[in-house]
Amino acid sequence: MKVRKACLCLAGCLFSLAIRAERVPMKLWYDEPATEWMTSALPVGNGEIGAMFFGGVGREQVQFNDKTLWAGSPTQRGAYQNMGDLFFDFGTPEGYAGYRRELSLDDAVGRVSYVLGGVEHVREYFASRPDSVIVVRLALPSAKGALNFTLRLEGAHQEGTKVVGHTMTIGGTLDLLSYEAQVVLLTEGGTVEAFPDGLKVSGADAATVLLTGATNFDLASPTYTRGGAEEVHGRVSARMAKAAGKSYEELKESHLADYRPLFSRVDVNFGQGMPDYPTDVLVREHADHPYLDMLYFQYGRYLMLGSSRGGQLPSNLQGLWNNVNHPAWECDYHSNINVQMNYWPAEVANLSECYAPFIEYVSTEALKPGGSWQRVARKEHCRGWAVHTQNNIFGYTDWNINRPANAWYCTHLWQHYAYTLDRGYLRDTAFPVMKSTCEYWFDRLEENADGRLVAPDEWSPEHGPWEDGVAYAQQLIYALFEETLSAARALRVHDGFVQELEKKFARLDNGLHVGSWGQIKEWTREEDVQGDNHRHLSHLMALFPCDEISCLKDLRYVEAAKVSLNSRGDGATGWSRAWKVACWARLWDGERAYRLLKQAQHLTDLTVVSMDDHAGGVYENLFCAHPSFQIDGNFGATAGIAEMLLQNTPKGIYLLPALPKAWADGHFRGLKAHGCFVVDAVWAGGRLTEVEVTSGAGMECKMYFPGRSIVRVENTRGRKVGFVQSEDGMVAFRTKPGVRYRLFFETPLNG
Ligand code: FUC
Repeated sequence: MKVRKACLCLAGCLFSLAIRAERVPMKLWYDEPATEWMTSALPVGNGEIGAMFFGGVGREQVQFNDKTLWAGSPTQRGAYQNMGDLFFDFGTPEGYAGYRRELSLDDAVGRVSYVLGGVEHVREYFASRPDSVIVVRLALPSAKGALNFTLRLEGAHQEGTKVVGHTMTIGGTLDLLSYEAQVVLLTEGGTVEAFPDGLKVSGADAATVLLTGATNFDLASPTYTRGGAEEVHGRVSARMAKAAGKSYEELKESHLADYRPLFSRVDVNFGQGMPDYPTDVLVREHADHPYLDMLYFQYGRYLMLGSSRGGQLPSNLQGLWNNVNHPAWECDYHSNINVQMNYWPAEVANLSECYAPFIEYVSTEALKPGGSWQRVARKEHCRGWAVHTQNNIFGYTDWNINRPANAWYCTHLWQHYAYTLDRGYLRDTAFPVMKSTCEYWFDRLEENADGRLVAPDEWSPEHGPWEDGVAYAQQLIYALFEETLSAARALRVHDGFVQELEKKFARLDNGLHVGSWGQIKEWTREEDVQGDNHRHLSHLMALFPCDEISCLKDLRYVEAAKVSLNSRGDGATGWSRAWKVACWARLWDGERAYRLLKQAQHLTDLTVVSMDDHAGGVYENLFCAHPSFQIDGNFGATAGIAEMLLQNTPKGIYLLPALPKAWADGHFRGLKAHGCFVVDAVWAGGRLTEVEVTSGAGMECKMYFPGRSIVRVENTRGRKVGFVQSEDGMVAFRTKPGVRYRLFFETPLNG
């Protein structure tokens, strides 16, 4: 007994050490300037505006975007637009040395440094949310008065640049929107000369360049605009005046104070430090180094913070980074996987705030009286709302109608509640949309020959026939009805609507049917073709992102899901591979999930659109390649990695459900689970050694440790907490909001 106590005490001490181990720096870095926007330039973003920097020595290019800058209108598809470029000309470089270009994910700061003519040159780049500006800093720390360059601002729509004093402006009107971007140059020492389309800096010690842009887009307005060019000009100028009144250090400080607390909430470590070779070499030659997985996971979080804070719009097909005016698929909002996948990691990766633009977009559009989403439903004589597959920011929706997307969007609204337990949000925002979506399906569902309710004339994106009751629609409507009932219970609503929902839910076909070769049937009448390797896994909604197929529920469906996944094969475009990672993680097959992750990280430089199953992967800058660049695959991979580490199951929070051998030793801190719990865990040799849980809402905490016994639960004051454990490994204990708990295993060390 004494021995065991000592052992546990040791475990307790080690626990604190291991779980609070130093963070490994998260950096992408290179020893050459970027050569191409899509494959090697590096992104910064504040959630609304963003930029890509190249780090050139003779000439620097900083391309920039505003998430709301779209051509098109409520009646025209249009496309997401490039806003413009900043060009810095330094003269021709000769014999530069010691070049390094990096992007720190920990700080959201880019940095370029090199030595030229014996002088060290340093640049920094960041996108500040508190000050709404992109900042580029140029300095020669050891050589006063030696900074010389010309700066030009070039709009992407041939606007012509206005130069007044140290300010450059572009602006104009697209089909509907007015926009403006401003650049302000602040120098320390030296002189500044204006010429028709730029500014010339001579003999300065350092320079800070501020860049910002805005449009008059307004999601909530019936016209999708608010004010005109004058209002935009006023807003951009006020922003600039405020930022220009601050020193570079002040701007950076407020940026770090805003960004660091969000990013540092989560640490994932697979037992390795940062290797000493550049990121392109890491991907090309050392793809099995666990640092790549740590970095790729965190890159998804970085990109989410960069593209999904404010702006009334979710991140689009490229987040918000786009350097052309005719991007692939208009860089739009695709409703049949892409915009949804962008949000898969938001909650588990502890960036709940980043959900806000997606929630605002869906709830505003769905409930806009007479809005285009409601008109789609009315055309079909239904209440509620529906969308087609392709969507611009003005409610314009076209290409194949994708009715079940309304249910899919609602599963996201529900997930936000399941993680946060924010009842006010559930009552005022999520539930009204969920209810209206249910009403759409009340009006649309029909009875089939077996007396079950099915959705008529449905599809499986983007292939096969249109039939009644296909798996994609049924599984999503099933999730919608089930989650809306849970929402009604949480809100204690039991009115006529809920009674009707209960009745309809009881008669609803759940979309799970095992076919002739053991697969989950994708269609009702059409035979599934064995070996059909289509990239969409729409008949496996119930496996991931929904959860009706679970290793802790009916195993017939688990086996059938495996058959279906094997039939689809492991090849796929960027996002599709990420989906397969998450699916195999749900099936608790860590090695298969890992194998797919490695395939998803295959280095490519193909920048044109390809649907080839083997053309996808990542670029040097770790942007996911569909190809071309599509950010959903980045977010999907982050969610897939999280799914390998933590799952919400019917028996509670399950840690390391799909841990591959390659990550045998490691820890994570800060992943979130349903019930508003934040979880930290340490493992060695593939076995959990330490677990800590922080309760956000004071719910009972349920965890699942198959094959392991918990001997003690303590709060961080060292007080014992009562718990129960059932034979199958379920543990439950009561919690208080804000309190942290430690769980001790029977065999704490190398057990
Ligand atoms: C869906 C996918 C394509 C592509 C496009 C943007 O339609 O089927 O592969 O990702 O979205």
